[in-house]
Amino acid sequence: MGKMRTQSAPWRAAAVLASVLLVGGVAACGNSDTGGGGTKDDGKITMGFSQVGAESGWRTANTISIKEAATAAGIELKFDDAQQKQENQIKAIRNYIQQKVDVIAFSPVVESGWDTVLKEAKDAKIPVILTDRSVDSADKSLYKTFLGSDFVKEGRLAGEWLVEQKKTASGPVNIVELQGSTGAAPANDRKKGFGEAIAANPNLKVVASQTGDFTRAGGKQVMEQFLKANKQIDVLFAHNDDMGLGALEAITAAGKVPGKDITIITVDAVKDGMQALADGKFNFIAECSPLLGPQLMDLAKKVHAGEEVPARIETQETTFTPEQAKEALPNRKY
Ligand code: GYE
Repeated sequence: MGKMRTQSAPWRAAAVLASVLLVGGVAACGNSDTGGGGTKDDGKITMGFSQVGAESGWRTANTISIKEAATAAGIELKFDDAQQKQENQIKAIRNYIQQKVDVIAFSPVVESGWDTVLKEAKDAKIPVILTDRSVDSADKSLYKTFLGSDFVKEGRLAGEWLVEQKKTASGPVNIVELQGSTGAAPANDRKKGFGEAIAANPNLKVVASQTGDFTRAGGKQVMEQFLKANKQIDVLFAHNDDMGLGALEAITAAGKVPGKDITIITVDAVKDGMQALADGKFNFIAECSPLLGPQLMDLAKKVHAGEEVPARIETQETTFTPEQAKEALPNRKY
């Protein structure tokens, strides 16, 4: 008996120790899956979101979508507007890390320069979701997923439409391009997709290309310069509706008829852009949906629960002609 007791005591102690370690291990594991565990124990997910800014109608609709979806999903949202500055986004993300939020989501204003801060979030075991725009980091483990549009495709669709329109053109077709914010994924990618598509017809030439920063004011100002510097402008490709809308003012002021003297192609399809298209001032829009909120909240819940999510989730989009815009306008949500 005595012998048995001396044998079982250490065994029992080991068993207790093992179960403590096991429970501890599970708890620690759960903690890392839930991204550092947040600051409270009320079971509510806290998301820190860093928004690009308020530069366009698209952005306004995107912000509303995110705020509404967070409320509907019962997610506590900490929201910061970076006013189109990367340094402000990095500051906001560092604040969210310090506050131990459960999930960080952001729309990176430019593609490059995120590795350090993303590594800090990873070290703090806070999962990161990219939404709308992506980063060019080689290390894909720095974020869980990227939810957003295929911007190259949007540019390509715009270019392919133009190639079709101008297929009988016998002489040069002069195109001016209003680029989005310098270094932003949608600016880089839309330029690329459009350029690749119009290469199909050597008559189609981009004679001037400059950033209008995705704003109406920028679009107007740069279009004024384009009109001064270029005698013959046949086509404007604007990387978003807002710059196209700003350019309309410059075109009208120069005594030209938008949509007729100058063919105008834009991206986004926000209400004001769709109205311009329906009115014949724009000629074609490649859609880019800002309504990412519900999918983003769904992803936040999944990564918080430690579930696997696809590395890339692409937004479903279409294109619009004036007739299609007239049809779609009454039910347009943004
Ligand atoms: O097209 C533009 C906005 O990142 C897709 O940003 C977004 C772009 C959108 O300012 O209007």
